[in-house]
Amino acid sequence: MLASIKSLALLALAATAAQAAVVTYNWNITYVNANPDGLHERRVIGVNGQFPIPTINVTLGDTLVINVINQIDQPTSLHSHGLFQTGNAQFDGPSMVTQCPIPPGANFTYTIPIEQHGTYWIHGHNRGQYVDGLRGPLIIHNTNETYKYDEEYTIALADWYHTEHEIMLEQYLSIFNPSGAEPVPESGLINQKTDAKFNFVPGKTYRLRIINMSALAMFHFYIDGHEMEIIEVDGIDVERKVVTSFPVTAAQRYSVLVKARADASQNFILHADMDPSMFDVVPPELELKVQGTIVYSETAPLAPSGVTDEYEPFNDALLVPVIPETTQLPDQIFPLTAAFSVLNDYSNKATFNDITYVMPKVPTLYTALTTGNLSSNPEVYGKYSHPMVVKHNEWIEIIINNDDPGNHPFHLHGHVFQIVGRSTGKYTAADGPYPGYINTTNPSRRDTVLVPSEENVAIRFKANNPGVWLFHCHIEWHLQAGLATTIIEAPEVMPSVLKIDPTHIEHCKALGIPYRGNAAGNEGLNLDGANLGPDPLPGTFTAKGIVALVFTIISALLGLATVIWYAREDDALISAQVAQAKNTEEQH
Ligand SMILES: *[C@@H]1O[C@H](CO)[C@@H](O)[C@H](O)[C@H]1NC(C)=O
Ligand SMILES: *[C@@H]1O[C@H](CO)[C@@H](O)[C@H](O)[C@H]1NC(C)=O
Ligand SMILES: *[C@@H]1O[C@H](CO)[C@@H](O)[C@H](O)[C@H]1NC(C)=O
Ligand SMILES: *[C@@H]1O[C@H](CO)[C@@H](O)[C@H](O)[C@H]1NC(C)=O
Ligand SMILES: *[C@@H]1O[C@H](CO)[C@@H](O)[C@H](O)[C@H]1NC(C)=O
Ligand SMILES: *[C@@H]1O[C@H](CO)[C@@H](O)[C@H](O)[C@H]1NC(C)=O
Ligand SMILES: *[C@@H]1O[C@H](CO)[C@@H](O)[C@H](O)[C@H]1NC(C)=O
Ligand SMILES: [Cu+2]
Repeated sequence: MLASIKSLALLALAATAAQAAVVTYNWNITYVNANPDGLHERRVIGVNGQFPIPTINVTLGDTLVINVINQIDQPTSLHSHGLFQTGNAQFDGPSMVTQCPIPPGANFTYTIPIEQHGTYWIHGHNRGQYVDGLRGPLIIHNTNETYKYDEEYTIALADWYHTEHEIMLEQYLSIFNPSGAEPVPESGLINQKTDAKFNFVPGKTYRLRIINMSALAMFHFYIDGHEMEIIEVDGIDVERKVVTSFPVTAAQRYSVLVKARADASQNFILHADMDPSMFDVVPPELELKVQGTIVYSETAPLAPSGVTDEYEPFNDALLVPVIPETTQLPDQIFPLTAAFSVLNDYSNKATFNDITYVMPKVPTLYTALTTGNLSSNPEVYGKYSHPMVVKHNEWIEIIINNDDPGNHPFHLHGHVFQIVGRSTGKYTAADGPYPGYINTTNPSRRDTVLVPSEENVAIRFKANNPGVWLFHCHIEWHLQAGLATTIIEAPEVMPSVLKIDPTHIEHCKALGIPYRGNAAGNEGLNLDGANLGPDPLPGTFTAKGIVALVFTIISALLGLATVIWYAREDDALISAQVAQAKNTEEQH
């Protein structure tokens, strides 16, 4: 009797211990040569000499430890996308927001208590490094999953470029690209390859975790001959919703349950079509139909493909969270308007309310922790980090207007937010009450939301996670063009709940980055020497006029334009100017 009670207690202890495991990954960040699309071998950023990088697999309650050794010749950092990092903002990852990057040759340990479950990913957050391959799935199993399934597969979708991101970024942001045309990928990949296979056994139920790790591309996901039930959105379990296809924009995740067919007589194509609307021009050699195979039997024939361009209408705001959360009237509302324009440095940049994000001299988290009671004053963070200061436990609403012809997926670090509203056109505070509220009872929740062109979306969250959290477009090119703001959440309580690992400070010192004071590294509100961004040109210039002007000047100076991936609305104009410039050149 006694013995069995003892062993029960031991069992319980073992169970607790199992739930509280420390799961350690040793990651040497290294260059690797790889040819994932079979079209072009290139240098990529991998881990431990491998590409794709390892999948991280942990369970709710674990502590994830990633020992990083930076063995590439550029600083790096890692962001675990979608993780709350409660009280742990120092490990969120974005360079110059929550940390100085890890210098070449240095080590750093990310220690992350796992407080949620679902489908996430981890990626480099220093410049555009994830575009070069530093990105992989991060799967968190629930201790008791809401839905039952027999097996699971992770399906990571990604666009792939043949050129390293630094080269593309320089071209993208140069004055030679005044229309802001983004680099178009050379391929789309499933699990970083072009021939991904997933074995199905008749009668079993599979959970597919779909992650969009794109820099740019949006995919439409469907499987021939199978229905799907969406059960998870960005880590939030939702009521089952039967779909035949759904779109996944950069950084979003979905889990679907798929019931395998009753027999193994055929295999089926799994589709992740790249949406051409994201690209200004679709190069003829780009394969938009990205495919994998559901394999029932190695010898079975492939079922005829239901290739389609007609996708089911889809509204993620209608996905109902299983664990309901009501919303509350906001204490603060921040209307933001996203736009692209040629600024007064003559390059095409992205702005929120006419401000393009520029990194401060001091990581914003350190400014919040070292400026005393000035930390509640947005001025200390510098205008160009676009700070939005919110108080502890306030309800915050952000209304994002998309004033650009393209669609943009916006991501908030440190939270899931509620999607409380959506409408067309542009909303400003001067318009009176926001007209687009759709559901404030149990709104859908996620961490990345697509705002279509000329529409707006209202999101809400409770400021219950003291820290500094980036809010930005997850199209990597647009983040680098400045489409970001910084939420300074509960600065009044940060010093009592947040700590900074001394290794962070060593890294700042090694890289010559100041780690105290305001955005300029000074005391008080003296922002002399702060990093400044370009500003909008005087209003009398129209965008088209500027494009024409700039191109005329450039063409005259250089005789040719080096960078045109494709043009946006000013297409014909630019092409004509370039052609003319080239002709002139050839004649001389
Ligand atoms: C990482 O690099 C270090 C130093 O070069 C080496 O000692 C270690 O074995 C490497 N670890 C892995 C997992 O590759
Ligand atoms: C992930 O971890 C779970 C729980 O430890 C384990 O059952 C599963 O096999 C792991 N999956 C992979 C792909 O490693
Ligand atoms: C980084 O960690 C590795 C393995 O633990 C160790 O061999 C190396 O000396 C460390 N490098 C630095 C710069 O601390
Ligand atoms: C797991 O969850 C199900 C439904 O959510 C519940 O009925 C069951 O009691 C839970 N099991 C455990 C061990 O918590
Ligand atoms: C990934 O996101 C990008 C950007 O929104 C989008 O263009 C692309 O179609 C998405 N891919 C998938 C497979 O959903
Ligand atoms: C919307 O509101 C209703 C109640 O009016 C609720 O039942 C539903 O779950 C809510 N959420 C979504 C995402 O539709
Ligand atoms: C800020 O702190 C300083 C010194 O700690 C103090 O003198 C001052 O009154 C405080 N200001 C406010 C507005 O609390
Ligand atoms: Cu964008």
